[in-house]
Amino acid sequence: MRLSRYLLPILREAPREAEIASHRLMLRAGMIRQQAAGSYSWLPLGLRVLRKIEAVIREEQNRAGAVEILMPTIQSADLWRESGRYDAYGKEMLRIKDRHERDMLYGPTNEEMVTDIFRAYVKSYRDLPLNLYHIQWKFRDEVRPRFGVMRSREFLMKDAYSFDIDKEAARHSYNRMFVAYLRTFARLGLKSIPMRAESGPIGGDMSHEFIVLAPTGESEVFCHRDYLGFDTPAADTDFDSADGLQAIVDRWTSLYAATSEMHDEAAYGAVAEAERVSARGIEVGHIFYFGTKYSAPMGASVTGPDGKEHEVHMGSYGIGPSRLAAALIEANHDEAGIVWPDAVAPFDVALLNLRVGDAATDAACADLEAGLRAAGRDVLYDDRDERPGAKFATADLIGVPWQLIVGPKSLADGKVELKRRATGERVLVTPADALHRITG
Ligand code: P5A
Repeated sequence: MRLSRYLLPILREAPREAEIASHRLMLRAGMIRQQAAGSYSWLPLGLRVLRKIEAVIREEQNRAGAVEILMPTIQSADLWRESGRYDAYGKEMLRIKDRHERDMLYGPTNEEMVTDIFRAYVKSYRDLPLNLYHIQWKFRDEVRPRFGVMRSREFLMKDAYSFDIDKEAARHSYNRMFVAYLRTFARLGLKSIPMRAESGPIGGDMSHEFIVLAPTGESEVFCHRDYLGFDTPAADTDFDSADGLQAIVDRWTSLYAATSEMHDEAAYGAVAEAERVSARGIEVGHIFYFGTKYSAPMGASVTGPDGKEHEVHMGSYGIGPSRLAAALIEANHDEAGIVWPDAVAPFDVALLNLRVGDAATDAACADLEAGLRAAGRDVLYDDRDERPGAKFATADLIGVPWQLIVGPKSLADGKVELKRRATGERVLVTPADALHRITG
């Protein structure tokens, strides 16, 4: 990708309205643009990051046995009347009327709609367990949208919904998502801690929030320090083994961890003082088991092995990919800008031509770009007629993991400069060696 033909609206000054680093940096790096309160366009650089986050989430959902679908954003109020949530949901729900004066709404979540899909097609216990998910925009008319995409009104959610014959089977489905979430956040380079949480308008009596500790987080949380050292479940975890998954979940819930709503001073007080962590955190995921809350009023049942009808036991499982983009920046930045982890970086390499129009640097850059692309790397080629200082600042701000710097002086000695954004380490190497180090 040539920067001269890209849309990368860098801001020199930190925008005043942005209170936290991720919001400031997303605006400064031209990732997002505010369109209304709590509503953002994703510009090219931001969209690349969002897509990378989605890809990791999707891989782990699929690994855990969930099946992808796509449901609409606009829903009919009638479905929500069936569950009783149309009246219960309150002002966070954006209510709309169509031209026939029918009540519609912009979905804040999809429990009702997915239950409708389920009841239309699934009739037998033989078709269970089933877990359907989608990655779709949601709207919640938040009282206080803030911190950019961290708490916005329109936001992206991965929401999965599980269906099982009974509570025991539903527990296995819950555990699958629990483990998939641990893996997802770890692959994104984040240490997440599952914490006992309130279930709010989604409902049910078992619920965990996945929290990433961060001083700017909106949630007040309390947990045992040992969680910070726990290992992530391996990629070859057997998701079909109910006992195996239960053992992982038991370990990850064995110590104290709760959000402020569920905080139990006495239980926390029993943790040795040196082991207590009282901190702020970002809720990046939230999972729920709510039994037959939706299946009973909406008539979602299957014929069991006993020949009788059984209302299915359900759970739902959410991750906020757009919030994660911000959370990742909170965890990965310095004074100069963003420092993307490899897994979600918008590009793998920023190629900086320090003298555009010079035949030798132009040719060397063209060769390097071709070589990197052939090796499957995404390259942002800074071919603008700009001062080197501006190019360095842009590359540091947008936080691409590798910077490959091609200037006439070094090139005359057959060398280019390779910089690793995360460490600041720079080496002068031949172009071939640079390619080898990046792709090796
Ligand atoms: C679970 C999936 C639910 O809605 N129904 C379907 C359940 N859960 S939740 O906790 O309310 O939301 C799931 C995740 O979505 C992200 N999120 C947000 N992201 C940005 N801005 C918001 N206003 C916002 N609200 C929720 C969070 O990551 C949350 O864990």
